[in-house]
Amino acid sequence: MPAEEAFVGIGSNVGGSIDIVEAAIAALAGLSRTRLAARSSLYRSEPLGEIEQDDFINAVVRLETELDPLALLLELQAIEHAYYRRRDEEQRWGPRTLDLDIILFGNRVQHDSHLTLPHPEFTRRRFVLEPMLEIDGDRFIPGHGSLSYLVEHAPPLAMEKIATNDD
Ligand code: A4P
Ligand code: MG
Repeated sequence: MPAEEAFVGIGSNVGGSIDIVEAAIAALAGLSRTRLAARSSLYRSEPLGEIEQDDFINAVVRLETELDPLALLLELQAIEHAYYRRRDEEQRWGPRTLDLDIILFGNRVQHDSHLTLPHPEFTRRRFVLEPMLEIDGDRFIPGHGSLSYLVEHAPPLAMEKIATNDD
């Protein structure tokens, strides 16, 4: 299979989140048949959703991968598991040690019981859109518009860059 581009969103708000997100990026860089093409800075963001919880550390990476989307999802779940994420003990939208979501996989559109592509919430998530804009410039996303348009129209969310790529 020729390599395709995949954007992965990373989030953590339990444990040493900065270290966990950095370790997740290193794990993604080490996946077989996959290259880490770009990574964003780390961002601290207020929690989105109704649940009261700590701030999140978020980042986005761009991968070039020969894995298919489902194989990549399984790899992401294995990395989550390595950081002791326990799905059964978590509330949806609640605190988590590590959450890895496939945001885009090439231009694929998919909706089945395993995977929804693009990620169904990404246009409303400033903690995904701003890191994407940082690493990728103003790309056009079929069916959605330009990244800068999406950033402009996403609901407000308090967030700040906490470290740069080259620190
Ligand atoms: N799944 C379907 N599509 C995808 C996809 N594109 N990428 C399925 C990844 N997984 C996908 O995932 C449940 C199932 O979704 C998986 O088994 C997979 O087959 P999950 O990660 O266990 O579900 P979840 O994380 O509990 O729910 P959800 O809706 O993914 O929660 P989110 O969206 O991850 O929200 N606020 C800030 N500031 N920053 C955050 O990172 N994160 C959340 C969690 C809430 N608020 C936040 C943040
Ligand atoms: Mg998730």
